[in-house]
Amino acid sequence: MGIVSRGFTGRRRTGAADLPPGQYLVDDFPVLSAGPTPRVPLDEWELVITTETGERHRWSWTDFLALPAETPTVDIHCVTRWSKLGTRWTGVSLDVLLDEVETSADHALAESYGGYTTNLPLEDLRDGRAWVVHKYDGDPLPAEHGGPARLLVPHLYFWKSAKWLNGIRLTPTDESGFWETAGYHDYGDPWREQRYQGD
Ligand SMILES: Nc1nc2c(c(=O)[nH]1)N[C@H]1C(S)=C(S)[C@@H](COP(=O)(O)O)O[C@H]1N2
Ligand SMILES: [Mo]
Repeated sequence: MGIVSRGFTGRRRTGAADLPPGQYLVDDFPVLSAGPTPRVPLDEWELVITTETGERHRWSWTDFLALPAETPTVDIHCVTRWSKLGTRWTGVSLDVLLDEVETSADHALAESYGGYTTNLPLEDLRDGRAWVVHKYDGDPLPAEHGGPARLLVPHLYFWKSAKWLNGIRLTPTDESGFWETAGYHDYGDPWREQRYQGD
């Protein structure tokens, strides 16, 4: 995996109540991408939720921007042990997107431009816990951090927050994504230190 980062220069303050076990704090914002950064023109960008029956719900960039946005401030935790507290994003709650979707699927597979995938239980995308975000700290989301838009699921390790999100496939059975197939934990709860299979 190609790791590009400015280094882990943040202060260490382990043991803080808001820091999951085995994590340390950073002040900068490392970039972790398993491949090259896709460049997706906004007039070609689309977000598609596909249900288990093959029904497709599609939003163009204009459609997406017309949806009600929220500005969550959340802590993020990477499985490579850095955590960043109080990150501020702008985007659309998955509750809003899924509101239009009829499904009885239990699982979701996030699919990115460039081919990255990651799986999550569908219920973890509900109840105000997940967003498709297009701004970071008030500015358009930089491409290296997943722009035009990425998934943000801060209660799970950050590999679940797929950058360059293109679609979400709802499936009746659990299908492993990119890192999950490579041995990362299927669920990835940082508070239970679910880094790898068997944790
Ligand atoms: N499409 C895509 N999404 C991805 C990744 C990736 O390689 N490709 N890396 C994941 C991992 S391991 C982490 S820690 C975060 C990193 O996000 P950042 O580069 O904005 O810090 O994105 C996640 N989402
Ligand atoms: Mo990561």
